[in-house]
Amino acid sequence: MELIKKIKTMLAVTAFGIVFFTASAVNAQQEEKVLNFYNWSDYIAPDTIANFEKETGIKVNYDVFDSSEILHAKLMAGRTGYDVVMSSSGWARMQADGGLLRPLDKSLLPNLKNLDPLLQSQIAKVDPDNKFMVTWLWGYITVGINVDLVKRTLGSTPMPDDAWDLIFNPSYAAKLKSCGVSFLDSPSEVIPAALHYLHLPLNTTKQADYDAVSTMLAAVRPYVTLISSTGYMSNLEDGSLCVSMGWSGDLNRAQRQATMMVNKQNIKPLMPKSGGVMFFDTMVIPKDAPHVKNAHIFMNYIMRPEVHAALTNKLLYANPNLPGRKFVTPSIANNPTIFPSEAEILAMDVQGKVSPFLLRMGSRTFTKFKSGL
Ligand code: N2P
Repeated sequence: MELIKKIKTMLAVTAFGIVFFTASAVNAQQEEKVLNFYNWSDYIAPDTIANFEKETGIKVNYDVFDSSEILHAKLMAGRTGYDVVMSSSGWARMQADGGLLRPLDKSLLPNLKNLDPLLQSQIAKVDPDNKFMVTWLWGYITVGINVDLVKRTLGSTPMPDDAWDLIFNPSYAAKLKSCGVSFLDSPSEVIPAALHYLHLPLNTTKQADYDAVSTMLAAVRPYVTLISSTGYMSNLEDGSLCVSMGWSGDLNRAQRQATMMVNKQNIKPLMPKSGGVMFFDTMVIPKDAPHVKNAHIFMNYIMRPEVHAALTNKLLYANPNLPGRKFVTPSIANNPTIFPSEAEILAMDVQGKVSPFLLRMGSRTFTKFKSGL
């Protein structure tokens, strides 16, 4: 009886194997005209997908997330159904090491030639040979302010030498609480910025360093009025926030949008003297992506000079596309908070490889900060 059951199971497994094999062989030749794309929220131009669909006939299912932690949890669980996901380079490294990603087929990506060799060599430090990642946009974590509100609220206190002091130094944060102080809402944004401020290495594994971060964050926690990765832009624009930790492009967008409001607010993204915390957001293909060919067609489309430039023009983050530079609106290409100078780039810390250990330390420290305990 047991034996018959076993044989039956074996037959079923083999049958499933044959069906599966046939299905994927067909897929390789003629892929269904679908692409499932998982991106950061507020991180695409209005016509990026529409133009791609019109040209290729590939229907894009678009889905968004607000933190690297959410994306990572999905990839770990597997079978996401996504073909392209947007992973910051340090996370993508850990995901590639964990076998969660599929190497690129560069023969399907001729437009890789458009990417700045200097930036490609920077990325190659986490992705040797640029095997898994194609850069979408890059930017840095920094501080943005409502110039008039901050000036009025600080009164006779002068602006600090280093912009990070506005949110990490309790003597400034305590004053600014009355006009609103906000932080990003994830360990992987707040902890690296805090380590950077304390001049500690972003990849530290020392408990004492995390204790120092905890102590510093606890001192400013009473003055933080908002912890959100999505709400700060509109709150800066309508004047309900005067200082915010945020991503360079989002802060620049808040500035642009604020000038269009009836009640104009003067928003300014700052470049901290000690540097921002730089990130590269890269398109990667999950190991079990169902539409691998379409994923490559999409990535190659993004690397067209006009398409990459349109992302920058809308989102105000830098792109790595050299021939695309001439399609970037001059005031954007010349804005040093969008395309920082070499010296400013060199002053920045770069988010390096993430590891399960760093995640655990970061998440513990952040939870403590967020709950205010
Ligand atoms: C835009 C998301 C920025 C991505 N809202 C930060 N890595």
